[in-house]
Amino acid sequence: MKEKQIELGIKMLEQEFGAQRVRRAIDAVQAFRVEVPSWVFGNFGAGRFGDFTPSGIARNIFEKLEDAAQIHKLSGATPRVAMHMLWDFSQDGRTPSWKMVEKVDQAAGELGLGIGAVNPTYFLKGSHRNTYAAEEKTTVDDYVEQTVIAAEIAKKYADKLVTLWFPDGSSYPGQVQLRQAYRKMKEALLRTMEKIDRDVFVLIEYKVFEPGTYHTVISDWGTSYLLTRELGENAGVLVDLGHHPHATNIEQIVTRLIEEGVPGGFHFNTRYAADDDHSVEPNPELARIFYELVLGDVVTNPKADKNWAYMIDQCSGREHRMHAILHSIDSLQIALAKAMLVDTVALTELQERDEIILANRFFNASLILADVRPIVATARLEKNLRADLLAAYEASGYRTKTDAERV
Ligand code: AFD
Ligand code: MN
Ligand code: MN
Repeated sequence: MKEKQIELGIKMLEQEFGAQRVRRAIDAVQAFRVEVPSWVFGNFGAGRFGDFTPSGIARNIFEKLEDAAQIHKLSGATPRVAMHMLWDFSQDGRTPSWKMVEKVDQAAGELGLGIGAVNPTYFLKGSHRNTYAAEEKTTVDDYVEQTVIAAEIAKKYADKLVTLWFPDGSSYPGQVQLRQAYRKMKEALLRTMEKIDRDVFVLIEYKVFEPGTYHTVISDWGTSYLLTRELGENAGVLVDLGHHPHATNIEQIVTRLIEEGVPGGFHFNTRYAADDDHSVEPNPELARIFYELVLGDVVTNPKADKNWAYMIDQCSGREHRMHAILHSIDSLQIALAKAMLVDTVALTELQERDEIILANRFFNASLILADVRPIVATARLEKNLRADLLAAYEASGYRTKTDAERV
């Protein structure tokens, strides 16, 4: 969008939605922060079709941090990088190393970044027969230990946030005892929580399938929620957009959690088939989710502890890594801007009068039909950033540099 188009676009939005609402949308976009995952910048295996790596890909955690810094420089929205414990804090990919933690922390600091959520890596040795729900006590103990160390790292070096995703489950009926698997998971989680400091926050991610195709131990938000109730006040539910059965109404889940006062977090991505981990796209579902987050006051709340934790969880395949992540940030900001435009008072009036279609059309006028790119562009221009993130990246010279260096 050219500057003239942006100006004109803002004028049109002001006429339809009111100048105040447009201003608040710009402010919200400026205030919104989201974590980027370290793993998006590297080479992520895509099985037997994965023999392709885009140029300029980061080869180690330090190059990943450089990429993250470049993303933050362009977007101003991503000062924190989520880490995968035994990929990023280990020399051999099997054991945690405090020396690595220190080096990574220092490198991040020098680049103006911080370590965000710490993700223990549960898909390592022994995990083909589950982790927290495993038969073998040594496997459970090893993974509990890893989580405890993750919590220590999160406390000492990061934002005191640990996000847990367990691959536990089964692929055939009869393979494992369903009740026992859940009980074991709960016991090991309780044991973990006893060992970690109360001011470290733990988000529990659920997923309907994979690697288990018949069942997963933490399959849905209800299971996560039940567990968090047992675990205490420093536990919450992590919603990953790729982890539900098709056609699940995710905004409804969001409202349940908010209404019950359950602290939450998001892993943003886009899925078509299943857990595709694609870049975030600015689709209507995302805008509706943001509407509920805005209404629930858990996004861009000036009281930081009221906000949910927002992270991008994507693993790109053939697409250019930096494009992929910038596209996600752009999409999230678009969704937030749309959510901010909804006149909730007018909507409530229509709801009270039971104007079914009129309410729906009114809602969609903001969430689907409004072109909010001028809002997002203005938010950036006011912060001395370029209006178009991907164009700014292409013009930055960073691509040429990394393409040449990283061979
Ligand atoms: C897996 C899960 C997931 C989770 C990630 C964490 O699908 O979304 O957040 O691992 O390590 O890929
Ligand atoms: Mn996830
Ligand atoms: Mn996933």
